[in-house]
Amino acid sequence: MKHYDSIIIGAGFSGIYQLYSLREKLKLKTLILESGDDLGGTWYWNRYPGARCDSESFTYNFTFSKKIFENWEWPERYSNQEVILRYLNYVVKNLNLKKDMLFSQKIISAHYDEKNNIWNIKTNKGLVFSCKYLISAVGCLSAANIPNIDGLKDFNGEWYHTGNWPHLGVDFKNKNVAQIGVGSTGIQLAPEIAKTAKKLSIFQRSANYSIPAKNEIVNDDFKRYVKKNHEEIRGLVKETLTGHAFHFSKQSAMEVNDKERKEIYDKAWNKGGLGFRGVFKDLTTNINSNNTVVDFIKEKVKSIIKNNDYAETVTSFNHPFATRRPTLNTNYYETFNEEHVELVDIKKEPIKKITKNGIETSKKNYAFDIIIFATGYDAITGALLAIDIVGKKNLSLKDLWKNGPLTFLGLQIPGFPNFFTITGPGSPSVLTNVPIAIEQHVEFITDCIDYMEKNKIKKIETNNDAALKWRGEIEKEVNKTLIPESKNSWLYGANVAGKPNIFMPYPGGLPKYREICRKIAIDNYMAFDLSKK
Ligand code: NA7
Repeated sequence: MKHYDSIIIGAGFSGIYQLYSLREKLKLKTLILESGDDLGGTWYWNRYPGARCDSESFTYNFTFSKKIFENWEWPERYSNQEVILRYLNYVVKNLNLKKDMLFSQKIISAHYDEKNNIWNIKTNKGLVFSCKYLISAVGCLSAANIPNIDGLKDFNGEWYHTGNWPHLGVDFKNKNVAQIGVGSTGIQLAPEIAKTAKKLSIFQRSANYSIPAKNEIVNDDFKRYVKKNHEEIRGLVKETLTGHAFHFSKQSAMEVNDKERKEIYDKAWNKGGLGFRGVFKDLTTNINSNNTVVDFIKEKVKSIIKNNDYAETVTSFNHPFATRRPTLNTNYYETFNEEHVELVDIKKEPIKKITKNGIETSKKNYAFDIIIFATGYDAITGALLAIDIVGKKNLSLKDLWKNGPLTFLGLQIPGFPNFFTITGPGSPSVLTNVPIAIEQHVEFITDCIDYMEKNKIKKIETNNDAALKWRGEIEKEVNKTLIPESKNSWLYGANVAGKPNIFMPYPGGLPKYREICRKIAIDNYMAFDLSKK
């Protein structure tokens, strides 16, 4: 068995920065164990056509190193999967991190040995390791959610989940293709499949809002601006609510007249991007304000989609705007105007089963060569719970979280000493521009471990009281918003059968969260239980 000071699970954005921080700043002997054959995490697996980040490129990166920031150029306003993966490889190469990464090693168990205060880890290839600090960098959206639809194993064609896309790609030419799901992924994917497929049938369960991305090539002026303004950009993404490069307006949608409001929405729609939801301060807190944006989006979408039935189905929204994670699109709505694209409303004709030849709904049999599941993830907790993690007194994480995740700050779990979770449940994570949330977590964890090492503290852990109080804090924050109007979303775990329905991320915004963490650090981490034994 090999012993390390720290072991990190996963080689995506989080794992990369955490490895660098522990190895270079604290000189800890650190290893990443990664289940993929190479680094990249979510951006290693998500290779489906059209896979692109919805955060603007110049903000969807690390900001901790001026040199790394300035020596990279993003070619497009939003980066596609291939470019982001290239970027992560660039960072890893520059920091010489690959030598401390072990690939194709899926961790199957991590057990805490109370007597020796170490974590014992086993991988699917039979390797065993131990470490003092165990750090989860598994990501929030990495455990694929393949719906349990009868008959899938009998299907004679090919089927894929978007989060686990074949590296050699999928050929849609002359194929009849079904796409199930119209979340961020499905909305990006459909226009791409439609380019080559003989026929594309899009199965929609819930109508989803989508704003034009307005992707474009980044011009030289903007590239120069980014290179020259590292500090300013780093400062900006640290102070905005969601870690993006825009502030929310201070004005309510109710404070302006109909004409002014429409002009504001039109301008933001034409500009494109996630900033759309920030044009008024109260779109996610005031239902009257929200209704105005819903009406605007409906009108826009209906002006694009020519088939009236499709237009009605695509805009049959059952939740207020932005109470689920907002999506961006490039020609998604336009895709429905193509002859060979059809929309299947599975609220009206539910899927009964998958047959040898395709999909049977309550109305008819559809024949397909390929079925694509764009059905999302067992988000936020799925990847962690897939590992057999056992803490003090033989407590398994599965048992502790059977009624929903319980953490303090989304950083630690009661009963699991020296175990940290980057962007864990209970932290801002998926409600933000994630690399910015990751940097904050990694820096907090690094400073905390530094403090422990310098002060000869052997153990840090949280307790049930702190975690329950934090859960209350999350509830308090989410109840200030309209988000509870959409309890059937993956933010509540509703997309996975049997998963507890509880809001998982912290919705109070990054600045507030950052401040809570900062005060805890200044207070020498007294909000945790520290032990010198
Ligand atoms: P999402 O946002 O979870 O979307 C999944 C889609 O799949 C959504 O339309 C779901 O409908 C649909 N779905 C899920 N299960 C089923 C079943 N059983 N039958 C029919 N339709 C189903 O996942 P994405 O991958 O698009 O995006 C996740 C995040 O990853 C996103 O925020 C990006 O940042 C990247 P529903 O709405 O639940 O009715």
